[in-house]
Amino acid sequence: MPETVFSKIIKREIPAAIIYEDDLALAFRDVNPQAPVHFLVIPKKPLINLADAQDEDQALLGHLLLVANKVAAQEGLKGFRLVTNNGAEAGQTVFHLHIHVLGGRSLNWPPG
Ligand code: D5M
Repeated sequence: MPETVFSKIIKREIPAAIIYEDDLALAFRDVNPQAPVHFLVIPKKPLINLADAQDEDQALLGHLLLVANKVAAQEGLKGFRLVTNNGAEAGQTVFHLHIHVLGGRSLNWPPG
């Protein structure tokens, strides 16, 4: 998998507002926030997107959801939304798996 801005953030080659880190995952604020609170949860493992994940990634994917929940609580969010854009057609622009976590305002449904 080629380098992305997110693999560079993992390696601390470019700066980011990191708000959580453990052995498997990183969470940092989105540079282009779409809500008062908008952060991204990413695996350190280089997966392109959800479609790139395999059965062996089951625990990792579950971990990412629990990290999203933990950091949302840390950020004081009660209601929040998770989004993962899978592929260019879905709006994915950075090809390293990431979960958007959005909150801090009323969110409309359906999303665009
Ligand atoms: O979302 C990719 C998201 O990544 C988009 O909301 C901007 C964000 N982004 C891009 N570069 C950075 C850096 N350097 N720091 C923080 N956030 C960043 P997608 O689902 O692929 O459209």
